[in-house]
Amino acid sequence: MRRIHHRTCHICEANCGILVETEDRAVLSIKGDPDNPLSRGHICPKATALQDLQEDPDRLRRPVKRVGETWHEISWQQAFAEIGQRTRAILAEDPDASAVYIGNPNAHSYGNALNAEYLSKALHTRNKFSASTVDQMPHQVANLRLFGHASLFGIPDIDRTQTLIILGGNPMASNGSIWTVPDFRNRARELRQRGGTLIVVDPRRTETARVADRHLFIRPATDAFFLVALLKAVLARRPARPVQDFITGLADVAAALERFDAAACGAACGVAAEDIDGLAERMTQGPAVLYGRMGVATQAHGTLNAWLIGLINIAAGQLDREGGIVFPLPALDTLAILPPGSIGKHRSRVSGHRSVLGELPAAAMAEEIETPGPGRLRALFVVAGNPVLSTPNGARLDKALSELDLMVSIDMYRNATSRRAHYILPPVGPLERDHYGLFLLPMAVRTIAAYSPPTLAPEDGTLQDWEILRGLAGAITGEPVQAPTPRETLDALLRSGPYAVSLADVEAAPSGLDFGPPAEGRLPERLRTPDKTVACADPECLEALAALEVPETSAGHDGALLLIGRRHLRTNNSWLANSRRMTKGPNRCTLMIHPDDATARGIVDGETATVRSRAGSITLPAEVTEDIMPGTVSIPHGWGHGLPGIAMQTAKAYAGVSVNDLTDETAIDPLSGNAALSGVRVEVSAFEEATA
Ligand SMILES: Nc1nc2c(c(=O)[nH]1)N[C@H]1C(S)=C(S)[C@@H](COP(=O)(O)OP(=O)(O)OC[C@H]3O[C@@H](n4cnc5c(=O)[nH]c(N)nc54)[C@H](O)[C@@H]3O)O[C@H]1N2
Ligand SMILES: Nc1nc2c(c(=O)[nH]1)N[C@H]1C(S)=C(S)[C@@H](COP(=O)(O)OP(=O)(O)OC[C@H]3O[C@@H](n4cnc5c(=O)[nH]c(N)nc54)[C@H](O)[C@@H]3O)O[C@H]1N2
Ligand code: SF4
Ligand SMILES: [Mo]
Repeated sequence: MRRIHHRTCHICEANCGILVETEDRAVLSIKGDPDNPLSRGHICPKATALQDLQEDPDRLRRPVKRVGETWHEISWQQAFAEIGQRTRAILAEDPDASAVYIGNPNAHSYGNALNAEYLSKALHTRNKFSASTVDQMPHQVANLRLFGHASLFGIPDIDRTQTLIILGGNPMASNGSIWTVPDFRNRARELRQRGGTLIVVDPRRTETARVADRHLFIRPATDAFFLVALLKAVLARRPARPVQDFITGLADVAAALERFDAAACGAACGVAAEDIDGLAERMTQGPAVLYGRMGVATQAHGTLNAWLIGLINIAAGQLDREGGIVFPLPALDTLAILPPGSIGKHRSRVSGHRSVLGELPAAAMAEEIETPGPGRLRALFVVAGNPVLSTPNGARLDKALSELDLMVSIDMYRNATSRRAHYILPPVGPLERDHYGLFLLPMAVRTIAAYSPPTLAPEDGTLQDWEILRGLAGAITGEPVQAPTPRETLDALLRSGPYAVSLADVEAAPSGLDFGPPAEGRLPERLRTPDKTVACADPECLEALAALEVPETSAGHDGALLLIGRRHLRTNNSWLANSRRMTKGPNRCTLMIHPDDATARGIVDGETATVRSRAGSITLPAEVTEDIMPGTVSIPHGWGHGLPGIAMQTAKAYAGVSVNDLTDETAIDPLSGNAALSGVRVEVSAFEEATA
């Protein structure tokens, strides 16, 4: 029977509404849902990858166990029993020897989000690692400092602003991040049609820069200098809309900025002082907003950057304002279910990194496995993650993983990471699960509630991620988890939410229940600071500001180039690597390099180059282009599927190499534990067989 199912695409943060046409179990088409009030019919090519993942013969359907280098299919019963027994044996010897790593797809599965805790509680572990510390942790720390809750995110009100400045984000490729903004292209077009301006500040002339009014190059990892100069220039002006009285401490910040010379800051980051002044002018006039993302978070100054971005919006009078930064009131309020967050409750064993929101830096995982002594990690549970490809110095981690006494991956592929596991436990297919955008809808440019039931019935003998998580917890403790299903919890949370709707109400609107654009003036009631103010003069950030030294620009080059990343519209980190549709077309795992830098090194477009860093070296084809700033090179992440033991046929043919064999696990933002992936110093040379 033919049917059209309403669904939300859960691949990226945009959460687009899709229409999946099926005939029995066959998927006939995947199209955008024009009636979805948030995505308005938009989809990107990745939506169709859902079908590839669903039908992929390489996707695991049953648990597999590794004995030596041979893999055997086993029953769920056997998998849980053996893992439970092996885990208990390890913890009996050392109760601190286990850890979890929570990967990116957990943010796209409400069932995982609500159930991952059962596993870490069963393990009694404080060794929690996640993709957050190679991503957005600095933004969360800045939220905690300014607003009293790590998950209290404000978002750019793109649909009503007049000026949007994007620093270190590329929504034309990424479809937005910590900003659920499907159909960015048309929203940006509408902004410009109503006379507004889009400005991109990025070391690469990105896809977003191409649709902008203006693009300014910035030297990698120098954003703190840019932001200091911009904040100074904003503070020197009187904003058209005055700063609200629940905001305090700006005078202290201004005093701390006095010692900085705007011209020196501009010179250090490569953005002209008059351009920075022009941006300040725009920021303080009509509705305007500064948005910073991945590129500014993954730096040694990540938290300082995120805090400064917040302060610029605040000082420009754009906080909690229509057309500026708005604070949505979602149907399911994550503030009600997540703790505000704390810093430094415990420290990592080897390097003494502080815990941040209960997590230790992903970059420190390898040393925690390698370093002998009590508390050495011997049992690791990876939940929907691929840290060998996604965390800095993945090659070191890869080697460390092979030393574990027990590794369990919850994943549907035997990939670069899970090939090291002793057990891989696969969840149901991507169309066989339900979906609610628990973490993403609260950051949407239009507030909606949308629920997707499973499009296809799960195959017999398969389990949902949340059932696997509970199964593991039960097997480890010997006590089955007794709790409401995720669906029941979802219903209860919606009912107790701000709009008091039930899941049935939401399901009655298959394209999504619409609550309209976020209203301004919501922040005071949502603030979680003790005195309900936004305290700008955060002591730790001020300390970091005081320690910031502006380099002498004359301190010149020593031949090193600075490495940055990039995303392509047809990838999603590493998890679409085996999609037939997404891998078609030219090789995208290339080294982008400026013609001047290429010529100086004898590097020719299309030919192989070698890139070296402190951590390692890789070889890949060069893509010589003026779209990248001189002195900078770019390599995308999520590649490197050629390692022995990977069982992904399509991915193997488009293996690429892993940029995280170059990134540095010792480079960390001390305020958040986030990896500094941007601005890694590398040497680049033309590839010579003899040196390979
Ligand atoms: N150099 C560099 N490194 C980066 C980045 C960068 O820009 N540059 N980006 C960083 C960012 S932002 C992130 S978020 C991280 C991502 O880091 P990770 O989360 O570690 O990596 P992913 O590639 O997203 O891997 C997700 C894994 O989950 C599996 N998976 C997909 N869907 C499901 C599901 O529903 N259930 C289960 N159980 N498994 C599933 C996939 O097969 C894949 O193995 O990478 C980071 N690493
Ligand atoms: N198609 C696609 N979409 C995705 C993903 C994907 O892999 N593919 N991943 C998803 C995930 S997990 C996330 S977190 C989001 C991320 O979403 P975005 O934050 O939009 O991520 P990127 O596209 O990596 O954009 C980062 C930008 O920062 C720039 N940059 C790098 N270093 C610096 C620097 O030092 N300073 C400045 N100012 N800029 C710098 C890069 O050139 C790049 O343009 O995307 C999500 N969406
Ligand atoms: S933009 Fe993101 S959510 Fe929308 S269709 Fe593409 S991958 Fe799916
Ligand atoms: Mo991410």
